[in-house]
This record gives sequence, structure tokens and C-alpha cells, in this order.
Amino acid sequence: MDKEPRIILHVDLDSFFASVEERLNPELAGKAVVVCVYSGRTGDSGAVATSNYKARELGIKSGMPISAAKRLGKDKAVFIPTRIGLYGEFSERVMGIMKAYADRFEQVSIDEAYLDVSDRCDGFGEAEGLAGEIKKAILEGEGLTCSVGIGKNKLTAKMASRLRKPDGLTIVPSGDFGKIFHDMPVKKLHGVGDKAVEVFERLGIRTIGQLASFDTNALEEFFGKARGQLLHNRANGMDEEPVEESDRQQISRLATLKENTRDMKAISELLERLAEDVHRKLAGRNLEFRTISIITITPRLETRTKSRTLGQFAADLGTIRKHSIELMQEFLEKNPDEELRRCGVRVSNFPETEVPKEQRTLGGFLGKG
Ligand code: TTP
Ligand code: MG
Repeated sequence: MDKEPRIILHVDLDSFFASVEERLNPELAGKAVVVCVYSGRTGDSGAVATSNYKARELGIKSGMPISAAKRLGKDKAVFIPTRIGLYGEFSERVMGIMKAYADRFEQVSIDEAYLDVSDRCDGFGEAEGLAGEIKKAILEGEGLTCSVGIGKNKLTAKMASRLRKPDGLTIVPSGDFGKIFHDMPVKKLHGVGDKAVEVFERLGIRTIGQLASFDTNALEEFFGKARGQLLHNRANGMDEEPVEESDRQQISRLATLKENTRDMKAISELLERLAEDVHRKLAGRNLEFRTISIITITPRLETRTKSRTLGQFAADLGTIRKHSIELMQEFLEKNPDEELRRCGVRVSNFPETEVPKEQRTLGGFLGKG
């Protein structure tokens, strides 16, 4: 089946925590600002959550120990502690603004989201205009700038948004992925982590272009069939992941793991509990479902969903349990560098739900999630 061409936007707020602080405190204007997670009792233990672009010029970056950042920013930068609740409120309002511009909307972390605008835009030119409107609405509404990437899939849009920051707007026309990203280090390919990079180094793969033209069979040998194929596709700019709506009619339960982990035993214990909770709610409302999803949240609060649509309606606990565990195994296999902080189970696609027309056009992607 031919798939409809898609137009996807990826929106990412610029130096988010620092920008909120600047927005609320005019005294910070023009200064290098570093927002810190102070972890211990001693003065400077902890890490930098983010820094504004002025502080980045001094070499201060996310994840750096506060003590190291203070050496670089001595007398030049302002150091402030995080106020997570506040950023959450800004995030919710910004997501609300963006959502209004999308046919399908998926929030991926506290400051980024994917918008599928294929139905409302006729071509990338129109999408560029829409992106300009979104940037203006966020700036006027909340006083924050963002960077937008436009591409034919989530992968391209995400990588495009990073090309020009802050306050950028970048289109990667269909067919240009190779041209634009060919010479970039392979670690810049979204979804490639440190472990994969180690293997690539041994194979002599340094750039995205080299990975794109590397023998697929050899990749499959080193990474397993699914992951090898995925890496090959992604290096060639291919990605069919749908923009997953997060607010369809659904029943879901999320919980936090005892510690950040990718240990399937610990994760499945939690999934079993969540599956039972979801099943109880489902039975309470006397509903059947056709789509089952797992939700994964990394220590950095990146949220992803993996879904599967069944051939027929189901309502039993065994089905929820089986598919959520299988989906999780697939997720961990495809993301060998990710640990989980939280995870969740969700059922949706109930019989009485009118499936909106635009979701039906996604039929070809459902189930692959
Ligand atoms: P990012 O979008 O990765 O970073 P950013 O918005 O600060 O900067 P950029 O302009 O490059 O997008 O992350 C969003 C927020 O998440 C960031 O403002 C603070 C928080 N965060 C951490 O707390 N720790 C981290 O290591 C990172 C990368 C982000
Ligand atoms: Mg950001």
C-alpha cells in the first residue's frame, strides 16, 4: 500500500529552563544564566540542567558538574536552582498552544513535541508559514522562543530542528536528508547512543553517510535483524513512526520504577501491576479495546509510546499483559542505550469511539508502532 506523504514538524523550546527564568526575572536579561540541580548538602554538588546560549559560549552545558560550570562562569554567569513545577506549568501552556496547530500532536518531553500537519498543509511551503505562526504564538503568549524542524517524518523533523538554534526554522525537503546529514558524526543520528557508536567505531563508521551505505547484512549481524535494519533505515532518513496522539479516549496507568533500569525482570513486574490496574478500570467500565500501548519515560523525561492494534476487540488481562511485555521487549531491543525511569500501559480504540477520519489514513502504520 502506498503511504500518503506526510508533513511533520518538530518543535523544541530554546534553553527551556533558563528561558523561563529569564522571562520571569528581568534582571537576568543579557546575562549568562545557568540553571542547576543541586543534589547534596555541600554547596556545589549537582549538575547543570541547562544554560542559556550566552552561558554556552563560555562552555557551560547540560549535565556538567556545577563545580566545573562555576570555574568556567566565574564572575560572568548567574547560577540559579531549578524550579521544576514552574517549568511544568509553562510546558503545559505551550503544548496547549501548539496542539491547536496540529492534526495529530505528540508531546515527547517537557519542551518538545511533534506535530503532524499533513491534512492542513498543502506542501512544505505552507508548513513553513504555519511554523512561523506557531513561533509567533508561543513568543507572544509565553515569551519563549523555540526552534522548528520540518520534514517528511519524525526523524527528519527532529534532526532539522537542531540545525538552527536558537529561534530557528529549518526545512529538510524530501530527498535531501542524505545531502544535509551525510558528513555529520554518526552520533548525531537521532536514536544512536554511545553503545552503538562504540560498535560503529570498530566498523570504521564515523559519519551518517558511511552508516547509510554500510552493508545491511553486516549491520544485522552486529546489531540483530530488527535493530540493524532500523539503523540502516534511519541513516537513510527513513522513518515511519506515526505521530502518536496522547489524548484519544483511553485508559492508562503509569508508575515509577524503583530505580532507573532496563532490566526486563524489574520492568515486567511493574508492567504486570499496571496491566492489572488497567484491566480493573476497563472491566469497571465494561469496555473492550483494540489498541494496546506501552509508554516509556527515560531519566531525562523523554516520553515515547509503542502501540499495537489487534485484529479484534479484547478485554482480558492476559492479552493486556502479553502485548505490553512484548512491546516492551521490542522497545528495549530497539533502544539498547535507554534506561527507563517510568513506564506505563494504555488501552484505547474502544468500540463506541468514532475513529476520526484522519486517523484512518494512518491505518498502514498502526500496529508497527
Ligand atoms: P533540551 O531541549 O535538551 O535543552 P534546552 O531546551 O535547555 O536547550 P536547547 O535550546 O538546546 O533545546 O532540554 C529541555 C530541558 O530539559 C532543559 O531546559 C533542562 C532539562 N534538561 C535537564 O534537566 N538535564 C539535561 O541533561 C538536559 C539535556 C535537559
Ligand atoms: Mg529545548
